[in-house]
Amino acid sequence: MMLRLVVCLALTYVCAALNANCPVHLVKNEYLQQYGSSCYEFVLDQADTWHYAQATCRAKGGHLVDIHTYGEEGFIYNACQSLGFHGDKGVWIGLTDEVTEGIWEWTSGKPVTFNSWASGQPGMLSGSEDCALLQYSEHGNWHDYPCDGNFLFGKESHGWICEYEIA
Ligand SMILES: [Ca+2]
Ligand SMILES: [Ca+2]
Repeated sequence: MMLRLVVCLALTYVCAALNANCPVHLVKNEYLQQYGSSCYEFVLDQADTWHYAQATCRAKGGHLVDIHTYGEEGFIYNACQSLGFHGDKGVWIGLTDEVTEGIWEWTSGKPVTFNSWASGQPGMLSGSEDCALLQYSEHGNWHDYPCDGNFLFGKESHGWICEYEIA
């Protein structure tokens, strides 16, 4: 009984510490975690197109995650792993070359100072693949895919990560 109480208190503390400074309108659970001066919402239980994912992040005052350091990349991959991400799954990130083919930009507007493309990516079909997916099977490295899918690929549906700056 005592042990259970201690474990619960410890878990409550960990959960609170993970996201205590995150925007108040976001649901506080283990899928919301703080790293540096940002909060990350891991949407791993839904799957949709890149544009849908970006729109839902925007609607809540954030953007699809942008990644600027090995530290941030590692945090994201480890968090996904601890949340049960596995196998051939991927998550949309906020990197796109939809505006100008070959020019990859973060939707947050921040400069691209770091990349983690998987070997051979962005790929051969780069004209039709304009949105980046962080892939578990590639140790968190990135692939480009059609943002919404088309007749050849079907609908591209994946989970995603929203990022919110802490004021
Ligand atoms: Ca970021
Ligand atoms: Ca492209």
